This record gives sequence, C-alpha cells and structure tokens, in this order.
Amino acid sequence: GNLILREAYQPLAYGVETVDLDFNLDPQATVVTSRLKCVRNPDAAAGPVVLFGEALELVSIAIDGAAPAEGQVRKTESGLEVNVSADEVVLTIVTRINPSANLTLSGLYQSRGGFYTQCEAEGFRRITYFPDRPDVMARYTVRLEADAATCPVLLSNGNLLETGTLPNGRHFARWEDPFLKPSYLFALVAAELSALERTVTTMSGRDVLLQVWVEARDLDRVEHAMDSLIHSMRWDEEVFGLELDLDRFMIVAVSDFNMGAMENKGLNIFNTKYVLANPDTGTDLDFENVESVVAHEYFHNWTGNRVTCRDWFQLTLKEGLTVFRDQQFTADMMARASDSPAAAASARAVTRIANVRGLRSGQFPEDAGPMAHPIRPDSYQEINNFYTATVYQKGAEVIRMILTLLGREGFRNGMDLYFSYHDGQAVTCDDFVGCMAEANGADLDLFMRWYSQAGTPRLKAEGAWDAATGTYTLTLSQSTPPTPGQPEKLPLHIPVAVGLIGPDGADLPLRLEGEANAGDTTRVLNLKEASRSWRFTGLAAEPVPSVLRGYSAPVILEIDEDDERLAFRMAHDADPFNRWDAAQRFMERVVLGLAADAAAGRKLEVPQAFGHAFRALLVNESLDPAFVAETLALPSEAYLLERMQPADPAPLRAALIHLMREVGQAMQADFLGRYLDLEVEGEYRYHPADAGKRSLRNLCLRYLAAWGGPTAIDLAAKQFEHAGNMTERYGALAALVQSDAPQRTEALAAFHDRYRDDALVLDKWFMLQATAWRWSDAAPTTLDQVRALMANPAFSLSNPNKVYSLLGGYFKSNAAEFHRPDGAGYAFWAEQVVALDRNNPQVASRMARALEGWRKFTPEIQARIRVALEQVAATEGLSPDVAEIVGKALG
Ligand code: B3K
Ligand code: ZN
Repeated sequence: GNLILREAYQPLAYGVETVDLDFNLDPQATVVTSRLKCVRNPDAAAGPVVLFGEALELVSIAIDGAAPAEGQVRKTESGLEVNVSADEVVLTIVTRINPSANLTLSGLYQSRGGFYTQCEAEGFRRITYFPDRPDVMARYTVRLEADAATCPVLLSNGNLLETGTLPNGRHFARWEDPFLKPSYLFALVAAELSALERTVTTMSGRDVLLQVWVEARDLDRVEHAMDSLIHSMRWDEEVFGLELDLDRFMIVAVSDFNMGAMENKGLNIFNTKYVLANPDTGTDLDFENVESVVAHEYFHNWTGNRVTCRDWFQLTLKEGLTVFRDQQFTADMMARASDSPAAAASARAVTRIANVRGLRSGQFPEDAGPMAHPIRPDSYQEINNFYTATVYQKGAEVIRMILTLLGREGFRNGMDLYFSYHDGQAVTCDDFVGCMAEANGADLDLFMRWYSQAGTPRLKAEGAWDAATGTYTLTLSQSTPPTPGQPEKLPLHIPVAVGLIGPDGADLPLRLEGEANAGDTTRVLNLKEASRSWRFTGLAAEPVPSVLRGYSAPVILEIDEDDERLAFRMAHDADPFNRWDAAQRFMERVVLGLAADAAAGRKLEVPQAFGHAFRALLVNESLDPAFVAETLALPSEAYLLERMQPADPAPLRAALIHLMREVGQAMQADFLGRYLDLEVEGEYRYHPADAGKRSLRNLCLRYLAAWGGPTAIDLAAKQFEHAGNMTERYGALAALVQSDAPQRTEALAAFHDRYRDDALVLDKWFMLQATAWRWSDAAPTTLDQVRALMANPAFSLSNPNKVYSLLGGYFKSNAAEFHRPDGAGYAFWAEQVVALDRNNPQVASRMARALEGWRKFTPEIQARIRVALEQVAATEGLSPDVAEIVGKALG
C-alpha cells in the first residue's frame, strides 16, 4: 500500500477562499458545477493548484473563465494539477457522478430514493475536484436542484437563502454557510422527509430553529433525539460557555450509513440507529446511545468544526476531545436525574464503568495487535482505518488525564484559550496541549508522550507495611510492551489516584512523609519515571490500597491481591469504580481458572469465596441497582481473550457457561427475590433510576435462564409476553436466546412477527442470534443459522447496520462459535470480507479487523486463521482499506 507519513506534512501552494457549488441532482447522472476562488498560500512552497478527485467524470474545467492552455491541467494519480502564475485564480469545474451506483456510502449516494452525502474523511473528492484536505478552509454557497416529487426537501450547510420551483417538476434551494469550513464538513440532503421542529433561545438570547428530519412514518420516534439536542446545547453553554453559532441546526436520519453519525456544519447526518427511539422500539441502552451520539455530534460544532484538524494524523484533536465531552455530558445528565447525592455519585460511576468496559474490550485488543498506533498516528495507508478505539476512546482518556492534572477550572481556562487562539483554524494536538499548559503555567512536555507512544502501559503497584513506624510504602512502576514499529518504550506521565482502606473498611486520611497534616482520602500521585515510591505515615494498622481510583489513567494495573483482599474491596472500597473493578478482577480470575481447568479436562468448580462475594453484592439493597448490575455482569469475552495466554475461545466459553449455570442455580432464590422486588411500575420513562432496575432485573433473568430450571424459563417467557417496553421485551428475549429452552424458538418467531417491517428492531433480532451461545451440542451451529439468516428478506449485504448486526455479531461477539475448530468460520469470514469489499471497503475493512488479533491464539488456531488471512490478502482488486488490515495482520 501507499504509506502516508505525519512527518511529511506540507501546506498546499494554493488554498481556497470561496466555493460555489451547484448540484443538478439525478440518480444516474448528477452534474456538479464548482466555482473555486483559489488563493496562493504565502507560507507554502510554490507549486500548482492541487485538486483531488476519485470516481469522477470531468466534463469541463475553465481557468478564469477561459479554456486551459495546452498542458496547463495535468491528470495525476490522485486528481488534477493546475499550473497558474497569478496569486488568485477562479476555477470552474464541471463533473458528472452516479449516486445510484455509489455503494461505498462515501461521497454522494442514494438511500431509499433520497440523496445524501458523507465526506469525512475523503469523500468530497468523490463529488468534485477539490483540495480535499482539512487544512483548506473556505466559505461555501450551495445551490441544489432536484425532482420536486421524489425530493421535496433540499438541505445543505448553514442558512437557507432562497427556494423556488422550476419547469419539468424540478425545484431548487440555495444555502450559505457563513463559517469557514474544511470540505469534509460539507453536506447535502435531498429526500422526502418530515421534521420535528423546536425553537429555542440561546444563552445570548438568539432564537434558533432546531429540526430533526426523518421519514414521515418515523416521526413518533424522534422526541428523544430532539430533547437530547436541547440538553446538549444547554450543557455546552453552562459547562464551556459555548453557544450554537447558526440560526438553524438540523439532524437528518438515514438508513444506509457507514458509521454512527457525522457532524457536518449545521446539518448533522445520522444513522437512524442513533436518532430513532421510542419505548416500544428502543431499549434503555438505545436511549442512552441516542443521547450521547446527538451530544457528540453537536459538541463537534466547536471541537472539530470551529477549530478543526490540520491533517488527519491530528484526528484525536477533535475525536478524543469530543468523546471526552460527550462522556462528561452523559455523566452529568445521569447525575442530574438522580434524586440524592449518593444516587448521583453512583450514576456517575456507572457511566464511567461503561466507558472503561468499552475501552477494555475495544481498545486494549487494538493496542495489543498489529494495528496498534499512538492516539496521534505516525503513518497510515487508508485514513478510514484510523477512526479507531485508540483515537477515540484512548484519546478521550488522555484528555481526561489533562482534566485530572489541571482541575476543572484550569481545564476550562485551557479550553477558553484554545478557542481564543485558534477559532477558524486547522490546528494540531500540540496546539491544544500547548493552550492547556499555557493557561495553567503547567509543564505538559512529558505528558505529550501519550500522543506519540502506542501500547497499553502496565502499572505495577506494590505495597510494604512497616508496623514499627506505622508507614505504608507504595511503589509504582511502569512499562509498556513493544508495539509494531516501536520496540523501545519510554516512561509516561501517569496520574494515579490512590486511597488507603483501613481494616474496618473505611477510607483513611492520607498523609505523605514530610507533610504536617493528613488530608483527603484520595490523592493523585504523579508517576513520571519508570518507578517511584511514596511513603504514607501515621497509620495505625496495615491498610489495603485502592489504586487507580476512578480509572485515572488508561493502563493495565498489576497488583497482587488474593481472593480475600478482592472480596474485601468488593465489599468496602469507597471508590465505586474500584469496587466494581475488584469484582471484575475476581471474576476474571475465576473464569480464567475455570478455562484452564476446561482446557486440561479437569472438573470445573466455582470457588466458594467468589460465590460469597458475588452474593453479598446481589442481595445488597442499599446499593444502586444499576451499579449492582455492572458488578455482577461478566467481563466481555473480547477482554477475557486478551487476558488469556494463549487465547483459546472454546475452553473460555465452557468456563463462562459453567459459571453462569452454577451461579444461576446456586443463587436462584436470590436472583428471583431481587427480580420480583425490582419491578418498575407505571409508564416507561427513560430515567436512570428505572433503567437501573430494569438492568438488574434483566441480569437476574439471564443468570436464571442460564441455570435453565423450568421456573426460570417460565419467568422469561412471561416477561417476554407481558413486556410494556423494548427493554423488558429484549431483556427477556436475550435471556431465552441464551438458553436451550424450547421457548427460545417461539419467542424469536413472535419478535420477528411483531417487528417484521421495522429495520432497526430487526437488527437486534439478527444480532441476538449471531451472538448467542450454544448451550448444548444438539443445537444447530451458529454458522448455519447466520447463513440461513442472510437469506431472510430483511437482510442486505449493502446495508451497513445489517452487516454489523449479523456478520459483525458473529465475527466479533461470538468467539467460541466463530473460532470453531474446523475453520469453517474463517472460510465464511474470507468469503464475506471479499464480497463486501467489492461494494463497500469501509464496511469490509471493519469486518476484516475481526481477525487482526490472531497471534494471541493457540498455535493450532493461528494456523487455521493464517489460511483465511492469506486467502483474502491474495484477492485481486482488494481495496486499500482491507489490504492495510490483512497486510498488517500478516506482516
Ligand atoms: N467524524 C465522524 C466520523 C467519520 C468517519 C469517516 N470514516 C463521526 C464522529 O466521530 O463524530
Ligand atoms: Zn466524533
């Protein structure tokens, strides 16, 4: 592949001041006329006007209104170069494109009869020739013309200037975006849609129009997205003083979309999955996801749009920061809805736990495999492969550490300085961290290593107790394993939040050697070297350390704790995150122990101490149910496979099944008791208190169904039948699917009948079947079921949501079935990746990534996977997207 290097960045010789676009929209032959005012960049080396273009038919190009001279326009591998001598030049470029044939869903494409665009990262060059880089910021006007009957709604960025009718049933609209923007934020929509509208007043007193555009039949599912938008606007005003800068803000939902959503200026385009939700179709988790994705895209208006990235290596500048902002928002929203300070603290912890679960199961595997990269990568072959968990989730953790180091006020001052220096600019991660440092007089030079070093650091904590002096010495050491291209690692600046727990379970006031008084019960220790010790004095008895509270840094904590100590922290740690983490560590130990037993053919036995600690949490009615549900939910299989050496999905699955069955059976009365007590009365509302109860109830049901006693299956079948909302209906179905009860088939059929015309709900139905565990060898194999489901009329290989649910579910969330010993899962993977790649390389590449971590498996498994990887790698005409993934995997 073609390797792009961060170090090779050069500004272009010519930028663009204004862009006037005219779209004559037609499914097969859309004509795009672009008028570019190009201006020489005084800071760049001399050169031609560089225009990128891909899959375009060039109709004409004029330079200052005249035909180009012989040789003045040169075709290159990536587009065109235009030689000009003036400092300013106007290019008029006409291209023809075929949106109906564009199955990549990048550039201008069609979905259900409408026209939509997706330009990030490099889709604009599939619409017209343009210097399609984020450091080229320009002012845009857009004229859209389309058939009035099929496309009554014509939208683009910014403010609407004019609309009108034309002969032959056509009509037009003109839009103007008053702000400078890079081409990746351009958008248009021409479709038959209806809007939910609200007018709200911003903090400075301006009235702005908010619209959520969907197909008319979906209007009963948009209220929550609108509420989420309004909450996001208020939050950004209150927390960061940032206001909506346009007169109107639009969200459009589309069924065919490669990712979650896109922050185009003033015209966010969303996957329907992150807009549509009502109690009958969306689970509590769907409501939460809609809220956070709406917030994420809205927050990009400042962090991403007003200040954007100089080049794509800086992607985490906007993504890490914006994920951090949406995570803070969600935590605040959860806390705000709680009815006591304790409930608020717990709700915040539950949000944090969800974020860390995501990091551990999505980002840790990436950091341990062939795609490992720093949050600011040094090179890439295909930029679309770098919208990763590392850039997004680890990037957000890095911003969160800056908050930990600077405090709330210091962080806000840094943000204010960032906007005062860089509004309207395309900048780098150094610029951002520079503002944080300058606003606080802080030294973040060492901290910058988080931007350049890949891999998950190991943080080792060792304690030594000296009874004679009442001193506890905590030694923290760090190391990072090598990653591809980075054999040597250097120490990072790691903020480690630490507490000490006394023998009675209460936190102790902390006093470091040399300090006059004891202070807070949680302290942040700044580890900047390979190893360092801290001495806590004035202690009456040996404390139990609670290290990395709140998960203060994205590292793997290595600390030697026996079962008794884990059970103690599960019962007492005052930091709810660490209390949850103690439970997860205990479970991990038990599951991996059982897996080793299974692999060696030994009898499986769940340790009693674990059962006691588990049950103590289950029956603890003073704890928030949402929190209890998190502590009792198993770590993800993806994460456990990372922790297992060598990874072996079959014994791991056997261990998980055994654990759930045993615990479900042994504690059936407790599960049932809590289940009955936690029933939520009244009409469904999306509220953390209700959602927490539903979550713990559904967890109880899953353990009970795993045990599989007839009362348990009846209970699940009843919940399924009488459910008043999707969270209960889905929870019951998930429990039944995770069992070998005959009611499983009936429930699946009933669910399908009820939602046969509902694409988003059917995605859940596909996903549940693709990810289901097989509880007995008599059950049909998952691969056979997935193949059969591909023939279902509701399935389509060209709809990303369907692919992610059915194929993604099987490849990425069902390790034991996918890695079946005969290798049939891998052959199926190769077949599907190649088929997808012909039409949609971005979706194909996502599926391809399911096998990138293959070297963690046993040698027998590796040998089988290699065959499939080599088969895909040898395929002719492979996209750069998939080629990069399989190339790096085999490299
Ligand atoms: N910025 C977009 C992601 C674009 C992905 C392009 N392959 C959505 C987001 O992060 O908000
Ligand atoms: Zn984003």
